[in-house]
Amino acid sequence: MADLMKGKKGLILGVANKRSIAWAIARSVSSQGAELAFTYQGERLAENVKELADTLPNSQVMPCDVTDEAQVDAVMRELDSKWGGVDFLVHCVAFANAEDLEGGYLKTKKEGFATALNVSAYSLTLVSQKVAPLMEKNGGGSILTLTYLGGQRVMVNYNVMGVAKAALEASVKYLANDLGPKNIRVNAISAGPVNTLAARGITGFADIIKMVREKSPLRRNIEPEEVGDAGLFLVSQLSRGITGEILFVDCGYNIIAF
Ligand code: NAD
Ligand code: IMJ
Repeated sequence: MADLMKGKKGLILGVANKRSIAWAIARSVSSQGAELAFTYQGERLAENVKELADTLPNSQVMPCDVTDEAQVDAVMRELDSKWGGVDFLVHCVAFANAEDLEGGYLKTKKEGFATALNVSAYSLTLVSQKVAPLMEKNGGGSILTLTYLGGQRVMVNYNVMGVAKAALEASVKYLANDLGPKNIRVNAISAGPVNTLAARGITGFADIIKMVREKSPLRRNIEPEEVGDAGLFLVSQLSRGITGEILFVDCGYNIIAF
């Protein structure tokens, strides 16, 4: 085992199953010696996440629905007493009502807009404000979130999630500026399409996979491990001069206009 993250303690939000991008990042940082805490949304996912976490050394698991501030507070209290500080946080959380992910953005209702923006964008600000004191105790830290090209360009069916990702990406920059003086960095990875629970069943997903394979500079789709390793870079000291950045891990697809 290499030791890039030896002694570092991190909180990972958003593992649902073994295909989750959060899990790919967890594997990368764990392979470098990091100690991890995982949160899961709702008891339905508890067993799944516990089983996965048990395959990594020194990991623990706790519930956290990001729409419930009390649950976020409880996680931070537990980490404060167990670890006394946190070095990094990985936020891989997104949700919009299924009806808002098809048939155009124009029809979006206030409730659906609020849900998508609350879960997928505001939650980063909430967990950042709650984890910052624990990172300060360790002399700084690194916060990482996951975004998608649909936050910058119009992607069919992405709709209100695109608006939420635009808010998330702007949040990364404002949070980076607020937390920089505390030596806390905030960055995002903009990942190419990955076949996870959040992508399965999306109308047109297969077409997007095909388009990336045909048009991206690398002429292929990304592997989850590639997001995992970029995540490792952004939470490690290798990226200590980088904050407020949106790093594309997409085989170069975003640079192409044809
Ligand atoms: P996933 O379904 O494995 O992960 C999404 C996670 O969000 C799940 O673990 C789910 O439990 C969690 N979540 C939803 N609502 C929550 C809530 N209220 N409280 C706590 N957790 C909640 O899918 P994924 O593709 O790994 O998604 C992770 C992140 O990656 C998301 O932000 C997604 O937008 C982003 N992303 C995904 C792709 C892709 O193609 N899969 C591409 C770019 C970015
Ligand atoms: C999601 C919707 C539409 C097009 C999409 C996606 N494309 C990709 C995704 C092309 C790659 C996956 N993605 C980047 C997401 O951020 C997904 C978020 C998401 C997915 C679901 C599906 C099930 C549900 N609600 C969701 N909320 C957010 O009920």
